[in-house]
Amino acid sequence: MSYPQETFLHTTLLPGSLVARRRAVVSSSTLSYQLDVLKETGRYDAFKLQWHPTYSHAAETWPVPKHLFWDSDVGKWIEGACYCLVDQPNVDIENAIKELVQMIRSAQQPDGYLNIHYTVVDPEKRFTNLRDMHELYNCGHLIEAALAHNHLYRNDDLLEPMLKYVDLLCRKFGPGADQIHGYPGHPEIEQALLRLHDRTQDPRHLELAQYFITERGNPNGVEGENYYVVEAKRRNEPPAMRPRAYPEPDSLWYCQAHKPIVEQETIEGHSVRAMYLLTAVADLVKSQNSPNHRLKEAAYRLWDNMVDRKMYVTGGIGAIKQWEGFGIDYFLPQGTDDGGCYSETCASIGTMMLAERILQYDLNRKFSDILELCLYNAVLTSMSHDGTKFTYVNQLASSEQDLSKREEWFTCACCPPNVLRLLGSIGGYIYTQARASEPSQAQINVHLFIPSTYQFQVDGQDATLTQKSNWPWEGRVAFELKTKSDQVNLALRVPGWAKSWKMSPPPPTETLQRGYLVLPATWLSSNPSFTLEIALTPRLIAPHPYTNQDTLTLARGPIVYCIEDVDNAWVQDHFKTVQLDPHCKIDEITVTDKDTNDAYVALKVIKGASLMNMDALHASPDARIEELDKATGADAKIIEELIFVPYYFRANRGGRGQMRVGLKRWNK
Ligand code: FUB
Ligand code: ZN
Repeated sequence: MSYPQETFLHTTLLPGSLVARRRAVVSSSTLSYQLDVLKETGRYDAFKLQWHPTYSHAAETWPVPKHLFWDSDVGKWIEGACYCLVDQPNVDIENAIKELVQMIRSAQQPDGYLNIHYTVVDPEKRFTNLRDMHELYNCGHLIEAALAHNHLYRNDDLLEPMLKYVDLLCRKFGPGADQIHGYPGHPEIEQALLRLHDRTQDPRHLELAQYFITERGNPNGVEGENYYVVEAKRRNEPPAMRPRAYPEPDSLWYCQAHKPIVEQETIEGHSVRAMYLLTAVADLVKSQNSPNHRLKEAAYRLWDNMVDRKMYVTGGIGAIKQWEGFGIDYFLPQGTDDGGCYSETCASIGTMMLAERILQYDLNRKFSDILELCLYNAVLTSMSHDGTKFTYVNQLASSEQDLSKREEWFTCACCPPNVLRLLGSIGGYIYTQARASEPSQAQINVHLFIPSTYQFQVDGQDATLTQKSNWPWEGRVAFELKTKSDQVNLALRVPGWAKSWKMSPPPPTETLQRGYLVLPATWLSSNPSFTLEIALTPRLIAPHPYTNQDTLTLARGPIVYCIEDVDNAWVQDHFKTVQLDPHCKIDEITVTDKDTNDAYVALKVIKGASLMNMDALHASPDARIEELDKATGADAKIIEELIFVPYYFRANRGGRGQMRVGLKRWNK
């Protein structure tokens, strides 16, 4: 199995592209900024296992104390740091990693146990609340940190204690009579164990991952009941007592434990948990010699259900704040005023991970189109230009309650270090190498157009594939394959949104196979340099009619656009009354951002939008159709010029935090 967390080492991003610049900011600023925050908030020293004032407030946020994810915050930071250090050495960061690793090692208990909360605050209660307490989730992130650390430093300083902890878990969890028949409330350790198994080849690591995945949701897990139901009884929790995220007791769908994964028909519950679980499912399917078809089908079914009915046009998922996750089919309001929108950053990072895993066994652009959509919109929007401010929730429209703005940090800080590790390893998402039947052959799949060079081996010889472009602003991508072999095939994704494309020289056949243009070795041998030109004309997109939102959104290539008060200063109502003509002319303008010097394409609509005249309507919930027609038609005020900027770009230039992605359709 190849993992983006490792294959990124074969990819060199060429400087200058949007993604390369975002990654450079992460290396030069985000890493040290987040290190300072880890120190200021107590997370950095927490593995010293001293009491911290925050621990005294545990009961206030029952069942999940505020500090419960500190192990994972540190783990994700170490992991991301190890990815960035590969090409940007930084002595201060390296020293911090060394110190953290020593602290983590010294926090390990004699039997291998390693967890801040239970060791300091509640030592008697280890593994008694898998549902809520994130013990195994934290362990998963520390394993991933250890793998990244081991890869960078080629030593076992962090891997050794994690292997010892995993030994303990292998003894504790499983189907045996003396073992715990439970699984993590928040999946993560499953993916970590599968990666660990790939490295160690220890069958126990695979077995434990498999156990956690397949035991989940077993209705007869313990004493004829679901494990979490029995576990809560053992904690003497009254049946009516429930975590705040649960709308009613035993809402086990919140953590995808209401039935076994192979029986789940629809994607439900907490969206990050769902994505991490499915990523592990896809990974397991890939790593099995004879894949479990029911698991494979479940991953496809839940993916389709999510993308077709529960995904925003930005690639965001999760409309419901209470459980940070999915609502009913087509319930996708843009913001708090409209009924809620969550779209957590980690959830879209999880979607990217899932798409990447599936692409390794199913080359189909329906996965890579979403991978790209999430990257350029729901994920990139979560970090400021300077890399020191973040969003957790990524709504598509602001409101007075929830302005479009970023924060320096969060009490529950899962998202900022997740962006760090994702961008640190982003090179690993651009290409995959299909397993060839012969070592003398290779097939390289190109999923993303990010200027870069990919190094690979064919027939024991080094080879490279380079792509150069000004993506996502210009659609011309120049490829160059350098190899001594005549056995290298390429498959290039042609995005589903592309209205037209052409290649020069023309390919032997223009047939797309599931959205990929396959270029055979025979053709490449005489055409190692070629260009693919994809039309990047602005387009209008609309949500599914069942969402009951008659709105239009501007997009260009993979970029989804929004409007902000910075460019449209007259706005008072978060653009609720702006209506956009579906036949409007959209002009492109190349702008250089004065803070970063980054050039980007903004869009301009002249006289193609108007403001509804709300004064013409009675202040009652109903309006007569004639009044409404007047308010939206004859009485509407034409907007001379409306400026749109990329959604990822929002909330970077000051302003009042008013923003909207989807605008009402102006039915003239
Ligand atoms: O529970 C750990 C992380 O915190 C989740 O992934 C986020 O949704 C937030 O709840
Ligand atoms: Zn998050």
